[in-house]
Amino acid sequence: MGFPKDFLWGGAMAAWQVEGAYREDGKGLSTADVEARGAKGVPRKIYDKPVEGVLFPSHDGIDFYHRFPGDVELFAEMGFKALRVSIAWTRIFPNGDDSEPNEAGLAFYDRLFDDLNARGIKPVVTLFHYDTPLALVKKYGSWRSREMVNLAVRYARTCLERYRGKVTCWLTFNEINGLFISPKPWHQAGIVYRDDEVMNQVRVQAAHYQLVAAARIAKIAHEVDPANRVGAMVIYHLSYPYTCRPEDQVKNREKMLPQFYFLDVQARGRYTNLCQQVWDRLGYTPKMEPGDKDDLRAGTVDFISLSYYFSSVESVEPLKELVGNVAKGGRNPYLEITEWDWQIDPVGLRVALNQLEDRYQLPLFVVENGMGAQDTVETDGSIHDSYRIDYLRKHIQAMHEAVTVDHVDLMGYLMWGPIDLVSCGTGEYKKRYGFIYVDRHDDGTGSFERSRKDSFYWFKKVIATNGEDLDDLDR
Ligand code: BGP
Repeated sequence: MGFPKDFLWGGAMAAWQVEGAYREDGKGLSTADVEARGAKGVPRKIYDKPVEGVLFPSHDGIDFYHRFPGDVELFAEMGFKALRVSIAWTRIFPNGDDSEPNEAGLAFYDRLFDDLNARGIKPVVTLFHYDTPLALVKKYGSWRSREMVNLAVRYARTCLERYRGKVTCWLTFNEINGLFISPKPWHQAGIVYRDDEVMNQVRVQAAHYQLVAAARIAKIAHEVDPANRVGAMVIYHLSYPYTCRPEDQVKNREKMLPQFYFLDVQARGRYTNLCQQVWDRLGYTPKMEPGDKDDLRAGTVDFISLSYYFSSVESVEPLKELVGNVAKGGRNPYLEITEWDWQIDPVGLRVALNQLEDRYQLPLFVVENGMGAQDTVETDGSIHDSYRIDYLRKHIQAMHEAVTVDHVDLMGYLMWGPIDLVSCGTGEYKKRYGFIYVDRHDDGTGSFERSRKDSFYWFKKVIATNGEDLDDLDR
């Protein structure tokens, strides 16, 4: 009794957070390329074009574009069964709506997927991970416009056809529900609300367009290759009622609605009563076109994937608030917090998996979980990241219980940021997640050289024992 034999152990990352080479081989600018570095408590400033003298961390990433063969070799050394990467839309269609795809961009991902497959690492591929073509933001106002649906579907079809046989596990929109959670969904949808528009109206409509696009893409994926499996992907922001006061329970339930709004549609193929409740609260119902309902029905997902980092609490009384990179919530006195104020709640992962299992009875896949922390490189080059090992161990234990005690159907665990990368929320390098250290710093210095942290050897053992041996290494 343990994790399934074919459990997918590995890591997850996104194109713009690792690739760099932001103008190479014909790549166009994306929303990620004009977002400057921030810091904890300092929001990332958005520009309308790259500006000299401002640091845009996506421009260099960790130079994965050039160094991926070495990185894949390190992932293989750890025994990875899967690696989640994303395709940058702007490498394939630099402006989002070009008449022909960019062959050099397509060829890059051919090389990457071939390399992964050759090493027995299954590519898990996200089509939209926070990098909308900037040209579409300027031309159409991004996901405010219905034009985006056809363009996104065309880009997805190009990828599905090109990588047929090389990729069979697909995710459409990363953390799609972030659109309802974020006060400024630049990452999720290329939108910063204008003063002359009603936020709720824009987000409900944009969400509808993304849901229709996601459904049409899922249908095409199944037609292009019956072996394809398509997943929904949400940020699972678990929230507990702060007290046993019934009103706290009601308020907390309301807070959790965005977790299920998108999943209901993607799993059931229709807007449910819960969605109607959300529309009532937001005061807006999406405008639909004939055919939309059929599209939603025909494009349901095969599994549900989630990112899980932290939990928070909700109450009718004012709370001390904490901020994550997308979601906000109240402080829980029972939990410790990271340097970036994310509450560490491994048990919450078990709770989350059970909530999803209870509601959908679909296979689940943890495709992001990890801990951002500052690491110290010792004089001999070693990095003793026991805090990271501790965080991961406790989350893997919680998953183990979800699988063995609660019988949750879990496909795999992809740790976020197996190699240090650019932080999404702050744009910093110093918020490190990796098993592999990258010599790159926030002032733009560093050689990009890679080195193994203690957690590298630990995770290798975890994979080798299929998650049974989580003890510290005797070193
Ligand atoms: C998720 C995003 C990722 C990733 C992760 C960690 O919301 O899907 O892109 O970055 O969060 O967040 P951060 O980088 O802000 O620490």
